[in-house]
Amino acid sequence: LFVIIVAVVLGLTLRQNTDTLQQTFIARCKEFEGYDCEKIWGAFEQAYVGRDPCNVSVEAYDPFIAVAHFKPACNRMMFWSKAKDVVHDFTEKRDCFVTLEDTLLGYLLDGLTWCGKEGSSETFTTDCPGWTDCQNNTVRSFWTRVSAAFADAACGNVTAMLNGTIAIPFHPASIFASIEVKRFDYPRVRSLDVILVTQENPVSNCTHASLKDLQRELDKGITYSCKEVTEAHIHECSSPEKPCGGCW
Ligand code: N1C
Repeated sequence: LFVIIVAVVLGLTLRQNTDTLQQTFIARCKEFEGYDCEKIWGAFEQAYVGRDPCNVSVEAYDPFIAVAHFKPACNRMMFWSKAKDVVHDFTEKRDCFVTLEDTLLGYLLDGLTWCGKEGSSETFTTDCPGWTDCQNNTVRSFWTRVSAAFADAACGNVTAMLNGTIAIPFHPASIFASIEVKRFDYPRVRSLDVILVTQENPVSNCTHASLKDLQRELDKGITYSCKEVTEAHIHECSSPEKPCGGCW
């Protein structure tokens, strides 16, 4: 009897895992118009269900990308690295820029953890491998794939917020450096404006060696610029009354 009770409780817990993630996913999806959310869930789930969570390929999410297609917003696309909070604080309050998390692709799973398990049809939301525990983990492969799709759609003047309070603002292992920048093709992308977010006592500035690497890696023809802007100034710019242009 004890074994049966344990099995039932365990079964219910696992069920709840799948239900919780699925419910959040569907509820978030329904905030966007014109998508078949059940179909998108199905395409998403097939990427990792029943698989070793350290062995989910980036390509496993291709069917998800295919059904959750999104429209690029030329001249308004905002990329970032190690500056998530300041970027979203800024983009939430005003409609000037679009980050991946503002689109269906990025919004659905933002801040969530999930994985599958070999021999199981469940989705788990705890005890999943972390970002650096293994290369091909469920969550990292997802962000790699959707970031590639976002960068493939980038067009016109592109903006990126980088963190000027860390030693290496353009880190080669970041998704921004390793995936997104490599996919900016001229003339689809015409310019990249880097906003280096600093504090009163900046650690890095626009002359940082890693930003030289960034310029070197850019496709020939893409115009590059870099500006140091304090976080306090970005907060001032976040007011909805301010015009989109001319804040920095
Ligand atoms: O590795 P990063 O930064 O350079 O990745 C950021 C870069 C952005 O331009 C986004 O377009 O890649 C995209 N992206 C997300 O949109 C995103 N949302 C949430 C990448 N990662 C994202 N996350 C989570 O942030 C992800 O689960 C992982 O934990 C971080 C990576 O961000 P980073 O290292 O600051």
